[in-house]
Amino acid sequence: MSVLPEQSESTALRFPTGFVWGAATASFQVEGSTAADGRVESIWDEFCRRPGAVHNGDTGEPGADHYRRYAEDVAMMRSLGLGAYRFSVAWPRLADLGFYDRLVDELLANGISPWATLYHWDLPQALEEKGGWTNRDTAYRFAEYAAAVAGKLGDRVAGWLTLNEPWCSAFAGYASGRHAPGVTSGDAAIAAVHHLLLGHGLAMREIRAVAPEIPAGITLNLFPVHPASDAPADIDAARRVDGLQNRIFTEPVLRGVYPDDLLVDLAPYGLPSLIQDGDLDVISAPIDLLGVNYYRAYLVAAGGEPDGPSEWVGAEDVRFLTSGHPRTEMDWEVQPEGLTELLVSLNEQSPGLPMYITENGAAYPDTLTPDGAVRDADRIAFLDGHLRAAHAAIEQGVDLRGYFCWSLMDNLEWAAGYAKRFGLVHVDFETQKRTLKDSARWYAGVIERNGLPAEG
Ligand code: IFM
Repeated sequence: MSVLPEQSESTALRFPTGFVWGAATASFQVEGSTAADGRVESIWDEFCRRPGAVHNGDTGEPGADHYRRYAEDVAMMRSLGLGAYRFSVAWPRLADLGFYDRLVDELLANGISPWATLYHWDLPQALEEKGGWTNRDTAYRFAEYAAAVAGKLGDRVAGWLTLNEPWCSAFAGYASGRHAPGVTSGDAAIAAVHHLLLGHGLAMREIRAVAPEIPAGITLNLFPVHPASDAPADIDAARRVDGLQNRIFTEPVLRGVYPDDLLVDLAPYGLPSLIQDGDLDVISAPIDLLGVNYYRAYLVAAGGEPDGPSEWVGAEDVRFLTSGHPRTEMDWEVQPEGLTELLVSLNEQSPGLPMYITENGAAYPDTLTPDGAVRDADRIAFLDGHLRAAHAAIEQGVDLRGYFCWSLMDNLEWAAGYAKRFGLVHVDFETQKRTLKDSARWYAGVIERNGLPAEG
């Protein structure tokens, strides 16, 4: 049965032929089955047990029970016409990767391209006990794990991503501690940045060795950053936030250097002394694509007081201002124009770099109507605005090759628990019933026409 809404409108904005239309999830957020088939503990299992760490005491159980319901989920993806599914492999499942084997085969049998992320935050707890990402050795363990996964899934995968949003792993995990492993140390966060990047570079080598012809890269969560005024202190605040959020990752990966200003700012946190000979060559090994996760932009000013441990190492005094846009349920401002700005700017920095939007989406307080529908007009407007912004970037010469909506279905929104729903598909976490939201049907229409209807 068709899930498509009636299409009376003509297509006004067409995307390039072959544009990849996908949706994304991540292992710990959707799989459940945290004790199945020899899976070991991750830092998130441990973090979820800490009183007050995760909203409502939520945990990786039941997730969206994707580990057991993957075939049903793949059928649902097919009904939406998805061309690609971005999932992440759980490092704690290294002893038995059979689930991913089955998932990849199921996707391929249904004509959906599998896109695999190697690390979406679920570090084995045993490695955390040896220092986690603050320990250089973790980068080498990550490379071994990458080799094992690449060996198993090899060239059945259509795209490889090493890390998802290393900013979150490093700064939310080790500086503010609002994510696992819940450490609050600027030194630890900066060590984690360097070792995550090293792990990325080492993993790229392993992927290349097994599947040299499959496109591979890294996914970063990037934000346009603007100063609130022309005052030098505000301009400097923007420079520091842009450095910590964006340039600390893009410059080593794309150019093989840490920016000079960051080497100075972060010297008190040990950055220069972490870098060993050859590291930046490993980190800057050519990537085939950059995965861009975009949710919003930042407007910043100097002169704030940190309230609790800050993610902004060495920039704790920065204030984040609102620019008056509507907000999602995460309290994030809706700023589609920032996506065009970001993609165009990345293309200026690295002309011709192939890019994919590997995440974009929004949480809204969805409810099921008595007749079993989810009328999520806000999410449709969000996605429509961001796809128009992506299209505008393509028109300005950006080699944007695909878009993965975050998320395929409702899931565990990390420290916010199950309360924040990002899915195109509603999940009843008691019964695990899936219900296509209006946005899912709308997105199926976009995919079918490879474009958007005329505005308004
Ligand atoms: O749910 C997360 C995802 O795991 C990483 N990127 C942002 C999403 C929304 O917060």
